[in-house]
Amino acid sequence: MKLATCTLLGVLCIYPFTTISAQQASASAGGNATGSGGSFSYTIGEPVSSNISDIGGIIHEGVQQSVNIQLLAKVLLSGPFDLATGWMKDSLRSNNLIPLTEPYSSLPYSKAVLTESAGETFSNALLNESTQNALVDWLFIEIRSASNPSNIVATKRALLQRDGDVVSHADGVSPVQFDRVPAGNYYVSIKHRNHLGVMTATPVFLSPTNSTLLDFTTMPTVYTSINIVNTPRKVEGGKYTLWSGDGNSNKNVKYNGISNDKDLVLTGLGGPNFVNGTLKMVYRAEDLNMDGKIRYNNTDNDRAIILNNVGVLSPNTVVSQHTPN
Ligand SMILES: [Ca+2]
Ligand SMILES: [Ca+2]
Ligand SMILES: [Ca+2]
Repeated sequence: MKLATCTLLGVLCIYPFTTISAQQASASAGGNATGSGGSFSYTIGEPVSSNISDIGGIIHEGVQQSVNIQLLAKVLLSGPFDLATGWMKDSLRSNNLIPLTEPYSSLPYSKAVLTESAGETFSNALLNESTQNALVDWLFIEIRSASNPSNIVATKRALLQRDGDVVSHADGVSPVQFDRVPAGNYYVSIKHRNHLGVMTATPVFLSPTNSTLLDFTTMPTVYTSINIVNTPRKVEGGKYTLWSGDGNSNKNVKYNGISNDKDLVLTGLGGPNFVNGTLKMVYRAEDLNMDGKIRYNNTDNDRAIILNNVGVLSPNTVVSQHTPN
């Protein structure tokens, strides 16, 4: 056995060598290997940067390529959208109601956590920003397969500014980084707690240095399902916004009938006895206009958000999300 010659190099010998002739192994995929002699990381499909050889074997060492992509995107939520400014209102921030830890990976949302661990947080100091870059809320972002847009390959939680910029939790201004996702073409899906999600119409190229802005507030087409008749986004003040009113997160905005969002608002308020009441200072899915209050009747109530989106004259209409799953 000639194992000792390899362990002296601080690298792993995959095969025990029974002869003195040189050995060579080609990996079919990148990864990490460990053993009693040490460990090494390896990649494939890249130029060899150095060779390590010894009487017992040979290793061709490639460049360890960083695997990440970044996303620059813009999106507006219709719930807090303010026609007067063209920005979203930031009542959740100004009332100190946005949780410092992302809400999506836990109840009641429990959204998929892929490629990176969840639980992103942001610094309390970011709440002092009160300009167009002030924080509105957390978003949930999915990177999906170019060959099958139903296949989610990575998820990440990020922050939304008043002017629609989708930014990293790390500093509240930078593009969103996805670790362990190689550069390539992907569908990009953006979702929010009580709004219908939106996705690019086609795959887009994302890389570590990608600087193309995906502006969902102006791009003329987004992903559509042939089974859904409503438009995938709402139009307000010449901008596209996401439909608000999905308080129960079942991918549609519904005023009447089974699993409607209107009843959820009333239940959240405490039931029919509280129909004219107000639940204040909350961070809840039933708060459809995101003003920090749950109201069923009277000024700025959340029920009206649902009714206006399905149509005051067509309360049985259902507005559905086009993005699959
Ligand atoms: Ca901004
Ligand atoms: Ca719903
Ligand atoms: Ca509200």
